[in-house]
Amino acid sequence: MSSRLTGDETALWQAAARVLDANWTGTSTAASPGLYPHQWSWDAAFISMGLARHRRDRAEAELLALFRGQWADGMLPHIVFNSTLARHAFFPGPELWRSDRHPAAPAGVRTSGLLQPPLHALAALRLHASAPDRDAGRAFLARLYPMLDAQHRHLATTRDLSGSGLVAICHPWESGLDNSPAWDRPLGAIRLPPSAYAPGHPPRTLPTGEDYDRYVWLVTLYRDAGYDPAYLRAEHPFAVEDPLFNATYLASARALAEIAVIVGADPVPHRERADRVHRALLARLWDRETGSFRARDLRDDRLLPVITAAAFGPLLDPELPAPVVRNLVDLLLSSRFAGAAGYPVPTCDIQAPAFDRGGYWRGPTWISTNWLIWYGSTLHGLPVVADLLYGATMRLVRQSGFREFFDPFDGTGRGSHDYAWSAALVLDLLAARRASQAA
Ligand code: 2M8
Repeated sequence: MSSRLTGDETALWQAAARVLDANWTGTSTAASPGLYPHQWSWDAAFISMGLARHRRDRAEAELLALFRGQWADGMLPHIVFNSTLARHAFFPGPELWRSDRHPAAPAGVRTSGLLQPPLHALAALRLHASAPDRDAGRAFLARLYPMLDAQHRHLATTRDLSGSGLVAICHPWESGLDNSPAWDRPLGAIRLPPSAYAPGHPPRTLPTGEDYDRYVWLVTLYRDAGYDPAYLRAEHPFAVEDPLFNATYLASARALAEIAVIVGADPVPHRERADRVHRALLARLWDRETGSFRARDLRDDRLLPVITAAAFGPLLDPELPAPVVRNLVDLLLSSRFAGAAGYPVPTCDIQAPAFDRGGYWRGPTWISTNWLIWYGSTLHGLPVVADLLYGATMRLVRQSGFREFFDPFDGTGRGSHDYAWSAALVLDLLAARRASQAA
């Protein structure tokens, strides 16, 4: 690695690269070797950005492996199962999703039937930006473009349930912030039939209990409706417009427009989609009163009460109006988020009753959300915020290693060890810092 990194940064670089090497399965990267042995969708996007700084060949392979799981209608599933692992390596495994019985699912690859934040076009463009060989980089984008285009068409045609341009998630897992307190109200409104209680619980610690039964019940409902978009629109009990999911959709739509130009395709549909999301985010999810973005429950057309780190997602929109950006920065630096945490950014408003410093996505700091806010702050020319996020993230991994998530007050590492996106995003941050120093 370059001499521009300090000794400490070089040690972090090497440690992060070792995690990615150890989690490499030969075709893709396990999210974490013990707990999450398969390939997850938004993990793969983050991981590819880190691999681009370490093993470029693997960065491209990572995204291509994920898209092997894409369905014929463009749906990019949130889990692509590793068929070489024992059947019970993870719950819920392929037997819950039954993708093999769906006509649109790919042959020979078992997948889930849900989505995750669509960060992939943004990741692909970032890979291109750091490609040493521009021609080879362009050839990769040309290969990926039709798959990314299909993914975005699928989102626009099946998930724009309100007709506003925003897309809806139909399960907490689709948000990526699984047990976020934002979902407590819509989840609590679901009536669970006695048959929905799982006979046994997964061999893991977080999250479990009745919430887990609700997660599995929601999957069962959607699966038994044949993963049909018409069912989602009319009947499915969980339908939410989330600011983070939509912000990643917007950022990727803008990236896809740039990719289209590079590969000689038409960028206009992607720009138009991004512009609609931009307008709808402000019209439907911006809450002037709290100066934050909040998720909208489409089943009662109300904003959900809890403010989470998803509120900062729209910083990924480079055209977010300056007063809105200022409001978000004020909120971020306030005692509700970074202002009262030694190791920011907590994933839930510290002052919310549901905040839980050790509760997975209910308060702890995660490297992925830190990276997204860091990236958004660079788009808006906010060096103080970017430096805060960079410094906090480095302190976390230096102190506690590449853990899954961290206590936002004292930085204690929690969840699994050798978590791939924690390592990958540290590589990306270190490389970006080096590039900006060189400029
Ligand atoms: C967690 O999600 C999975 C659900 O697919 C789980 O709890 O079983 C979340 O942290 C999610 O954001 C992440 O992509 C996944 C794998 O790292 O784990």
